[in-house]
Amino acid sequence: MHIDAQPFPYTCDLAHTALVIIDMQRDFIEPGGFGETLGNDVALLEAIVPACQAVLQAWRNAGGLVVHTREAHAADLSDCPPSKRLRGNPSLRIGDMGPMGRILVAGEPGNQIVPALAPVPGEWVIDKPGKGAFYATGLHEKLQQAGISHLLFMGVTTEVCVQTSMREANDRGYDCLLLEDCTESYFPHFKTAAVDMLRAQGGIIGWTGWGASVVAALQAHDKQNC
Ligand code: TIU
Repeated sequence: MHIDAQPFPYTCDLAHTALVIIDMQRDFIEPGGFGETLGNDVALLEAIVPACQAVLQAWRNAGGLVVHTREAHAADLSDCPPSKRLRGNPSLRIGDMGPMGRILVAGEPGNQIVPALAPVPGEWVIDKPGKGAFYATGLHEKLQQAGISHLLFMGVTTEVCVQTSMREANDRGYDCLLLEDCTESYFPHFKTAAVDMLRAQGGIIGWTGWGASVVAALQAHDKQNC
């Protein structure tokens, strides 16, 4: 499968590629969650949900592996270092009770993935205590067992959890493609900078592309295989 991308076309095959959706949780996308307690305007992030949905639907239809991540801590916060909980001056800290339950705690309403992108049976859901999807999750080992070598990234926020996860993946030998219209930041200039730096220097961390290009590549792939 060839996907139009920068700095040059991205090639992958469905059987060895996973769609990784980073932290599309109510805690980041809806008012009253972690993102808002940090002082952010969360409205920007909701706008990418339809673009993510279109890629997710096409990927599901093609039978590709889907990995959802959630930034989530245990109820006793044993996996939340004090440096993370005590950083800055948020209106509510991780573990505090907010309008959508306890902030960034697994199982709470605010910690769920937004309904439009909710996982379906068979899809992987990885809870992660850090920004990166590979830290303390076992994700690399699971992907290796599944024979995955290529990762397509969507989700939030571009320069925090998405960029960290893509850098971790690149160092572990995965070829990574970030979908620009399927990722967002609370700070538009940070998104622009992150996208630019990831694909600079001949794709030093990976490729960047657009959701529609993935959908088009899947359609072409479908035609070849029927
Ligand atoms: N604050 C911010 O931009 N992001 C996070 O805290 N987590 C994720 O990016 N998921």
